[in-house]
Amino acid sequence: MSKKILITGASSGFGKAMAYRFAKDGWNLVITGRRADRLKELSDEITKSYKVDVSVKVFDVQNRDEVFSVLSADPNLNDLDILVNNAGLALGRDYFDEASLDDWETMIDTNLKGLLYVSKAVLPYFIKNGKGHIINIGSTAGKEVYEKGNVYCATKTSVEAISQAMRIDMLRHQIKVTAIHPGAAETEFSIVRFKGDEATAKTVYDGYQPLKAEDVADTAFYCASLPEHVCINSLVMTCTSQANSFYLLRK
Ligand code: NDP
Ligand code: 8X3
Repeated sequence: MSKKILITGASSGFGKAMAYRFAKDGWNLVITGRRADRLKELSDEITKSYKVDVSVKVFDVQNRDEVFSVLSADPNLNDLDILVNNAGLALGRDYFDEASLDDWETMIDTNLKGLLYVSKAVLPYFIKNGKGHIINIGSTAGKEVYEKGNVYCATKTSVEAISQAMRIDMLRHQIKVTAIHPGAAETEFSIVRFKGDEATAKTVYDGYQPLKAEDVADTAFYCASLPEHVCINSLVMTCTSQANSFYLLRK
């Protein structure tokens, strides 16, 4: 029987690449994000190429009521196998004393609180089934804090902490929890971070080959495809030119 995955932040970057990767192997999809037009387009493209069911859910992970009203008591989620908490963003790259409080709140509300809301809304399906798998997308930014990374790094450090906590507390339900921590990857991430300044965003990837969204999607697919008794707990991945948040070899 086909498996089913719910991916947050599927309208772009890692989430979109994951949608394609899992569909290629016959997984049914629940794709989510705020941009309905993009999700509809993705759903149409995927169903044209693959014989899978795609369901689109439009909501803002920051909005607690919206998350629970869209995700709770949905018969389509009764047989959900995997949740990927991928929706997230960085906003600004500023010294702590100069950074915007609004940017901080949006990052905390999205990367941390959004992940908590979606997980809490989806867990009842997994608990009822006595199995399930949550894959949380963290970052190398949560492994080493870098200058002007402050609150983004804090939210991604929290993704690892929450993943560890979930793994412990979900042990009794036999639910797997995996945290994947990618390094620099060229998606819309930096365009969002620099608020539409594409030229500055481009400089982030100057002089080296960053990860591609497909690399992260392949890794998530690998973690999702392991036998029932195997769980990757935490995985850090970077492009070959990057060792960690600090060491990046640019030509
Ligand atoms: P993109 O900007 O390409 O994609 C981000 C996705 O998150 C979009 O689909 C966006 O959808 C969704 N999203 C953002 N805010 C919300 C929200 N409030 N509610 C619902 N969906 C939201 O970036 P990436 O694919 O690169 O990023 C995906 C994840 O990976 C993020 O958590 C990011 O922090 C993390 N990451 C990225 C790295 C990189 O270098 N690119 C490296 C390490 C981690 P929409 O706007 O339609 O709502
Ligand atoms: C994204 C990677 O290094 O730009 O999480 O913060 S980095």
